[in-house]
Amino acid sequence: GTPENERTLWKDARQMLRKAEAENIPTAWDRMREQTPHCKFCELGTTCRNCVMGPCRIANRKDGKMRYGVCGADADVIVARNFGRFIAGGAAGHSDHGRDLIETLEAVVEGHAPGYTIRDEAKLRRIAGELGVAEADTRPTLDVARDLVDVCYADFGSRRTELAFLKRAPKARRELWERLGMTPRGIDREIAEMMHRTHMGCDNDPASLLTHAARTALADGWGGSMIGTELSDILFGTPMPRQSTVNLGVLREDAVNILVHGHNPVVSEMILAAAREPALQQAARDAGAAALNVAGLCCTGNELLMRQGIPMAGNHLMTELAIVTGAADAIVADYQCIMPSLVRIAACYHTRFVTTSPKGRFTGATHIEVHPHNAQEKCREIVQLAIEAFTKRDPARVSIPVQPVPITTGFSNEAILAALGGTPAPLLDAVKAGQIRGFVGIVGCNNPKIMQDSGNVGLAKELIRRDIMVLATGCVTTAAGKAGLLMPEAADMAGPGLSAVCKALGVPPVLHMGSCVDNSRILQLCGLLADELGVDISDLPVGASSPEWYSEKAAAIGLYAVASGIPTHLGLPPNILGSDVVTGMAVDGLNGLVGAAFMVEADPVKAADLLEAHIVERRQKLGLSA
Ligand code: SF4
Ligand code: WCC
Ligand code: FE2
Repeated sequence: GTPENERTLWKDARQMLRKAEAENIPTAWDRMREQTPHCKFCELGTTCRNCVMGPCRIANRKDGKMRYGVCGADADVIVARNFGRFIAGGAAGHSDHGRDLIETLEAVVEGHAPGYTIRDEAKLRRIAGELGVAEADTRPTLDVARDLVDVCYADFGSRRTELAFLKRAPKARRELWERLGMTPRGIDREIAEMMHRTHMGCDNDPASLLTHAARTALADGWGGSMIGTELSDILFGTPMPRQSTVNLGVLREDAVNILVHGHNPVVSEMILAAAREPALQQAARDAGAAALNVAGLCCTGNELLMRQGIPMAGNHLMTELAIVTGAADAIVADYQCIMPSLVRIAACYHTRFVTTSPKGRFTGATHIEVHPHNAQEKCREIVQLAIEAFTKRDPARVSIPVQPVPITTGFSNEAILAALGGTPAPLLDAVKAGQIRGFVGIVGCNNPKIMQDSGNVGLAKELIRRDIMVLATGCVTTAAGKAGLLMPEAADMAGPGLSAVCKALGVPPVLHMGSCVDNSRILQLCGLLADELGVDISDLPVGASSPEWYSEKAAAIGLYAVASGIPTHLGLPPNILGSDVVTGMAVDGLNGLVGAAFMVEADPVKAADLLEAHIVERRQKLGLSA
């Protein structure tokens, strides 16, 4: 097989890959090998299954056969339709997550959510005021919250002409969206309309389909994701800088290890609350454990890390390996990015794999459904289950590799502004002076097609060296953390300008801004900086990248970044290369429309060159030194 060293950058992963092999446990890397080479038609995006006159495949044959599907659709239409549905899937994931936060806040308002509360009342009032709730400063908290719930629900419907948070985008950008027909009106509406448009016999124009794909993605970034972020802050607290640790070494041999996996803090926050209850801590001690240890995987890990400083065990490709340590007593999952393989791997150990969402059922898992009204009770039950599992742990099979690496987290926009004395002006001064040449958000996943975290870490290091500050979210957090980039000391790895700014502020050159829905924080920051300078986001020296992306959600993020005016790098292409028209629009044509486009480049140094070139060009247009 592939040597572990080619599969991943990390020692903890390599050790666990060797253990998995010795124990005959296949992982995503093994299955990737079995699936390679992938279906060429699907890879190019030229397959269509949207009706049963098909499925159809489009081939570029010399004899001209198979140029069209049975209905007459050509490669361009089919690729654009497939890409549109791909984006709709991603936007649906983030936005339905956002909806769960509205439902939780509503349950709090109605008094049906024991254990949940409004932890950041000031933010509740501020956001409500921003979105036009009357007398948000003075009315009783729950009345304001009730009105905010209504405003957010309305964003999912069909009666708005634009989403409530869209006013955070610069005026010029909103006017551009309006001219292009990209203004998102309702979150569910855009997603449903994408499904409609891609039904046989509807939208058969690639440019029109891509425009709506952009609108759907914008409904995610400035809608569903932003609601998810802001309501999570209101319910669970706005993140402020704090310390934590990362890698598989955060698991403890002497403790009950509970891994939270998925995305929704509504579940993981309550698991943490239960694990902090004295009675359950006593139960853990009675079972022979020194403590209850909650650690995170993927984005719900990011949520707890940002707000509570809970350690992060790993990112996407570490999730299987976390079980292979033999020390995971329970994996508590909600939804998204949870590999179905985890059920089988957990069954090889004492690990309890617990699902909590009706939207995320896994055959063979222990399903304990968590809703706001019963979460407190159910999460206690789950912690109890983890304690029982701990008593069945086989110490001979436990192997916790490496020591945890320290990280700094919690850089919400509120925290960044507070560190700057309340205004973005000092940050912009550093940009104008060329100390910080620009910003790049590195976001997203792992993908076994790419050596794990080599792209994420390689690009981050390359950018900070060039005095470009990096904002990290999602699974890049773990990558950057393990590489030591989330500590103020990493300033020494940055160029002289960025290093000086970081040292003056005591912050790392890579700022952890949260989970994948928290990319909305980066959008908001871009809006703030653009307004402060009196320009559009497409004028800012900023970029985005997802070096190792895999998911529909990551594609939606990439597209809303581009549609917001942020040039975006991808480490591998989406399945669109079968259409020159769609590919041409993605990597070039969008420039003429929204002032940004995609770049695809596997090599992190070359990717840094591309992103830097955009930043230099924009700096020069702003009259700043390169
Ligand atoms: Fe084939 Fe057209 Fe049906 Fe797609 S919609 S499966 S291209 S006939
Ligand atoms: Ni967000 Fe990507 Fe991780 Fe899943 S958790 S794997 S979409 S970055
Ligand atoms: Fe196929």
